[in-house]
Amino acid sequence: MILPAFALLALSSVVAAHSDHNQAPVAGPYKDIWYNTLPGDGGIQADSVFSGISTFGRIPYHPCLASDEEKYDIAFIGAPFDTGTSYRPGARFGPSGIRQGSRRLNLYGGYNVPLKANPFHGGLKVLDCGDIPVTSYDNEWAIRQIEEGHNSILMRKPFTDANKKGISKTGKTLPRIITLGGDHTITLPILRSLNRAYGPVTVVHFDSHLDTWKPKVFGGSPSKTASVNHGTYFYHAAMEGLLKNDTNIHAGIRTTLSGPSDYENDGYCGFEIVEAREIDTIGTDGIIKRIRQRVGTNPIYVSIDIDSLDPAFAPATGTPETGGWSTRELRTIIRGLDGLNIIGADIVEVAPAYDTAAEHTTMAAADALYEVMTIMTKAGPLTLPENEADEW
Ligand SMILES: *[C@@H]1O[C@H](CO)[C@@H](O)[C@H](O)[C@H]1NC(C)=O
Ligand SMILES: [Mn+2]
Repeated sequence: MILPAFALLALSSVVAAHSDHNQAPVAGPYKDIWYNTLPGDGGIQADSVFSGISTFGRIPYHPCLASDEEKYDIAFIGAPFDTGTSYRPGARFGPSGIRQGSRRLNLYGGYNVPLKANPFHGGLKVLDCGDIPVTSYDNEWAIRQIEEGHNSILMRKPFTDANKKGISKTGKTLPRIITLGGDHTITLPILRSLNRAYGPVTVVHFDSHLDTWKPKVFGGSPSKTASVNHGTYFYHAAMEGLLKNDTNIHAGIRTTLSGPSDYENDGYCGFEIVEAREIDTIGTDGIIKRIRQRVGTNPIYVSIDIDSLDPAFAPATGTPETGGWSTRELRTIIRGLDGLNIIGADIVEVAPAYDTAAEHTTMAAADALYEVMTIMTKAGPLTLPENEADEW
C-alpha cells in the first residue's frame, strides 16, 4: 500500500501524541544542517562551492536590469555576445563559463595574500547582476543593448556613498562595473556607456592583438555592421573620442600584422605597446613600470582579452596566439596596478567550448578578475580626482 505524504504525517503525529511524554517533541527542519557561511545563492542557502547556482565567486545575485532595489559598489554583468568574432565563435558562453570557473575563489574565505586584502569582505558591496540580454541575430541592435544595459547599471547611486564619507567632492560617485564577455566587440558599447558618465577614459588593454585595426584592413568591411567587430572596436572608439589620447597602453601584444603601418595607426588611435616577449628582458616588474608610466595618475579602464595568456594556459579563446604570458605572470602584472584608480573592467574572448576538461581558461579568467576586484575594493568607493571630473 502507498500512503500519500499527508496521511503519513497524520499517522506519525498520532503516534507521537501517544508516545512517551518525556521524549522531546519532533522538531525541524534542522536548518543548521544545510545552512552555513558561504554567501552563494543570494546568501540564503549554500552547502558547498560545487553545488547551487553559479554567480561570480558565489557572491549574491540580483537581477539589476529588472530591479534597482539592491544597491552595490561593484557589479558583475555578463555580455554574452560573440557575433563580432573573426575565427572561433563561442564567447557567448563566456559569462556562464567564467562564473563556473570562479566557484572556488572564496572557498577558504577569499583573502588575497600578495595584495593583503579580501575583496569578498573589503567593505564594498559586490553583486552579480546576471547577464544583459543580447540578440545573436543583429549586431547593431546587440551593441545598443550592451551599451544601454551597461549604462543602466552604471548610472546608479552606489551602496557606499563616498560623498557622505567625505572622500569625493565631485558629487559624481558611481559604482564600478566588471563585464564578463563576450567577444571583444563589447568593449566599444562599454566605452560609449562610460563616456556618458566620464568623458574620454584611459584604457589599459591586455591582449595579444591590437584591436585598433581600420575596418578596411581587418575583415575588409563589406558593410557598416561588419566594420564593427572584435578587431576594430578600438579604432571606432578612438574616432568617436572615447579614449583619452596618448594615455592608453596595450600589454601582451604578439600578433602578426598587415604591415608596419598597423603600428602607426595604433599610435594614431592613442596607444603605446608593450610586447609579450618583452617579459624576457624587462620581466614583470618592467612591464608594470611601463604601464604605470603611461597611465600616470589617470583613472583607468582595464580590458583583459584572455588571449593575452599563452594557449597553454588559456586555450579556450576566439583567436589564440602562442608565445604569451603564463597565468602567474598575468596575475602578477595585474596586481602591479594596485593603487591605481580602476573605474571599471572587462574580461573577454573566453569561449568555454574549447577549454580543457579541467577548466583552465575559465579559472584563469576568474582569477584575473579576482585580482582586479581586490584592487578595486582596496581603493574603497570610486572617487574622481578633484576638479578633474569634467576633464577626463
Ligand atoms: C593622438 O596623439 C598622437 C600623438 O600625439 C597623434 O599623433 C595622433 O594624431 C592623436 N590621435 C588622434 C585621434 O587625435
Ligand atoms: Mn585578442
